[in-house]
Amino acid sequence: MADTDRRNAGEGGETHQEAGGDVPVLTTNQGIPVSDNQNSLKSGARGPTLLEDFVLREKIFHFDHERIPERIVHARGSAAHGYFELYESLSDLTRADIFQRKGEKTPVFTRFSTVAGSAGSVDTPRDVRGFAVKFYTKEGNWDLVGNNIPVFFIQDAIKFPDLVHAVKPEADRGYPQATAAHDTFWDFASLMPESTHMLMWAMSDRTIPRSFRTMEGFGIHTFRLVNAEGHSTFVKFHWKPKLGLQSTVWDEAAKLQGADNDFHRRDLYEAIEAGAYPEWELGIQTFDEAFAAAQPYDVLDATKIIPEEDVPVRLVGRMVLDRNPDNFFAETEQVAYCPANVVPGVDFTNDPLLQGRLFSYLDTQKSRLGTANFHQLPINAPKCPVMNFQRDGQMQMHVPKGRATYEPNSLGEVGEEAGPRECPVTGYHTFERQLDEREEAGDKLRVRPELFADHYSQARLFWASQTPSEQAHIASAFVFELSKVGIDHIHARMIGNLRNVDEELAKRVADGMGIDLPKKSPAARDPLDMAASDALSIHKNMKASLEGRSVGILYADGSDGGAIDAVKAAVEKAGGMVKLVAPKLGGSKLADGKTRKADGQLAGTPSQVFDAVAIILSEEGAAKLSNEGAAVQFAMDAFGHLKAIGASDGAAALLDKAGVEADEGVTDLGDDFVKAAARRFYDREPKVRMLA
Ligand code: HDD
Repeated sequence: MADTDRRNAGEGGETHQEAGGDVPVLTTNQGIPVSDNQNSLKSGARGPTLLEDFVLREKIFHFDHERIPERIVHARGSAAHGYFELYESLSDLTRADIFQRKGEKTPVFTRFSTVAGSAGSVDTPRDVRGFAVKFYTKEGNWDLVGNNIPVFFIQDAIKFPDLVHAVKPEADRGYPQATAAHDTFWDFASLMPESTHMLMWAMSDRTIPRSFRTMEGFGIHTFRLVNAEGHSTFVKFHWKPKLGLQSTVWDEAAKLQGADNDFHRRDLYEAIEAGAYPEWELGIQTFDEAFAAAQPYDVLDATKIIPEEDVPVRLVGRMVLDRNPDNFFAETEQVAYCPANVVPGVDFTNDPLLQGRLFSYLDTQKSRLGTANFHQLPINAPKCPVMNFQRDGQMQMHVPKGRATYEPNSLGEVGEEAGPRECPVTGYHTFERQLDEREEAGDKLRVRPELFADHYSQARLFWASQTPSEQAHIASAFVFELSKVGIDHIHARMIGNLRNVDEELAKRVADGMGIDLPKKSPAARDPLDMAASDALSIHKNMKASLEGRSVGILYADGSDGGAIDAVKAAVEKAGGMVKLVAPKLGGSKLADGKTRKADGQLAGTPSQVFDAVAIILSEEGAAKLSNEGAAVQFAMDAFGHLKAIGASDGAAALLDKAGVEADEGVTDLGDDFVKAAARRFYDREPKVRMLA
């Protein structure tokens, strides 16, 4: 038998080529050409595999080491390349090069993430989302490592390991994954009243966003902008999504976990591939020390916002994400953000949460990426010159020349390369005066500033700023989460804390739990009543637009092809995306006898994955699908998730069976549907679920 016959590979698929072919030749990592990638080297066809087989050993060895430690938090994420474009020069506020020239574009790499789940968890649990932007500026990398919520759970970084241990799967049993709804998280949170404001945000629909593209981002901490004269201005950073805010409802988010683990990841990727580039505007709130000193909260406290009504957000530029990564591991997984990466003109404040972060990220990158040279990886490397005397270390990728590995040196005087030198003019200067008049400098104290003890005023502000429907979602989310907690005194303590936020909220949560209203927890400072802020509500910041939304059209044998085409064209014209869903992927035979291929099969493409649905069926088609659970559920969930449903007359039987009732969001297939598909119908909710 010929050798090639005995290789036993490549039935139908080419595995090898003749010498001189134009496909690149497979090699080992040492560049040795490989003759056979199907069979290990054996002593005889049925004999033992030989240790000598360096092709096999190298391949398995590399495979064995493919995984790196995942991020301790924010392990699951997706990212994209893009640019930041400045609207107007901010040279009066900052000397940062990125903010000098109107219209200038700076490359960025932006990663969105969930916090609690591991890398293989799902995209849509109730969770805070990370929003990390790496700006590759001409004066080095600036990382704005934020979240989609403008406050944080804790005030001091020393509590971060406790917070993360509490929210992660419980230590003895290793579950639950990717959720805060368990004993240890609520035990910790209820004992940390400073977390109450963040909990209000976390229980709102902010933590179940419809898409990365429809959530805000926040730098959270107060930072400083420092101009060329050395004048400092306090700043808070905001990202405002061009598509407006949009969230899912809880039942939908939960079902999305089954329908599509990768819902957000896919949405980001597909939008970019389709040329619908996600976009956010960068906003800044700027203020001075006099303003800071006059507020009833401390601007160094990361559990507090500065209401936009008090300091308006000035939009200074936009970020457009227009390119998907080429390789998930090399870019999205290996990207290393660090809040300590700031450029001249941007500086820190004494926020004790920020100060701890400045240490943590650099440290974690070393353990995650295995070498102090992680900054040399292409995704982390600055796009400006990097010149210093740091040398060696594991995985050194550069080959520095010469012997100037120190300075001062006088090697230049004998014609050798002398290396770079510091520059007091262009170099980074730390803003000198970090304390304001209120503080005693110098004493070593393990304490917090006085106003940090106000744990409830802003939680109250948040609650007061929500629509009734949003309040019902928050109360119900507390009930859901606390119902997963098996230790009764935790319920009581948490609801006791909520009584400081709003008595009505506490009552609704206690009722929802079926327990008596517990006694009110003592508050370290009496909460204030601040004026409500519209900026805190999702519902007040949504856009009725089909841009960025997708519509699913359900059809079957006998459906009207003309009606399908008309809805598709109208939705696409209004900026929406359309997917066709049928019982079989190969399609259905329409009324005109032609077969229309589907984009998704009904059982695997439930209505959760769409923002609105059109159900285009003949009477016979509807009668048949009324016996198909997936079709009934398709309509029932679209209705239950408060989405627009456009239906053909023939679809009536299916809608009846699904319990779809007439309302503003249930339309025929004309213009009314296109209009309705651009929004959700929160008024419908009392008809479909009992909220707390
Ligand atoms: Fe953090 C990752 C955001 C507080 C320690 N954090 C990480 C990421 C985001 C945030 C978006 C993922 C970045 C990426 O996509 O790779 N973290 C925040 C925000 C915080 C915050 C907005 C509060 C305002 N973090 C925080 C504290 C500490 C850390 C107080 C520690 C003292 N965070 C980390 C970390 C991570 C991280 C352990 C895990 C992986 C990594 O850094 O690269 O160092």
